[in-house]
Amino acid sequence: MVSRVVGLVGFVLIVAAAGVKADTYYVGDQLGWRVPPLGDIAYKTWAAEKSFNFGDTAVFNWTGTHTVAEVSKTDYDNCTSTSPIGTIQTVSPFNVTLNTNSSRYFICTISNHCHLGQKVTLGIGSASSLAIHGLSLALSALAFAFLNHS
Ligand SMILES: *[C@@H]1O[C@H](CO)[C@@H](O)[C@H](O)[C@H]1NC(C)=O
Ligand SMILES: *[C@@H]1O[C@H](CO)[C@@H](O)[C@H](O)[C@H]1NC(C)=O
Ligand SMILES: *[C@@H]1O[C@H](CO)[C@@H](O)[C@H](O)[C@H]1NC(C)=O
Ligand SMILES: *[C@@H]1O[C@H](CO)[C@@H](O)[C@H](O)[C@H]1NC(C)=O
Ligand SMILES: [Cu+2]
Repeated sequence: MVSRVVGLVGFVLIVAAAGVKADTYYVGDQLGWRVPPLGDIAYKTWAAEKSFNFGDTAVFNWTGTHTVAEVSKTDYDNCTSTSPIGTIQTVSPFNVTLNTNSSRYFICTISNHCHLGQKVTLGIGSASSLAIHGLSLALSALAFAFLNHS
């Protein structure tokens, strides 16, 4: 009986911890937010290696003269900064909370930086990665329940 209660409490704690856990990602990692040396591949690769979850934060961190503007996909593709979504950010660091399920598009509006590859797409994890997340959560809860069963 006591072990069942312990198991249940463990389950609830695991679920609660997973629910509130939000990660922080620095855009580009060590590269920071700058004109990348080899075009947009650097930020494409960086974003592809990450699995963002709903509620995570992306930090744009830079020195020198850069900005962060959120734009539509069309404007992102064309590096058009005349119709930003919200304010163009000029102060580093700038934090973005990933609180929508759709992809979001960010560019630097200085000179030709965007054309040189200073642009990044932030999309939260695909349905399959969410499913894997849920599965691993269920398995760890199950393991916890077994450990506390005897
Ligand atoms: C933010 O950028 C500054 C200037 O490039 C750098 O010194 C600092 O280490 C960066 N912070 C992180 C956490 O990457
Ligand atoms: C694409 O960008 C060029 C300048 O870089 C601009 O003249 C043109 O109007 C833009 N096209 C669209 C559809 O925004
Ligand atoms: C942005 O996030 C970083 C890392 O969590 C934090 O150090 C910084 O204070 C945040 N900046 C703002 C303006 O919230
Ligand atoms: C995002 O997607 C999740 C899972 O499909 C859903 O539970 C949540 O309500 C969605 N949030 C928003 C703001 O659309
Ligand atoms: Cu720039």
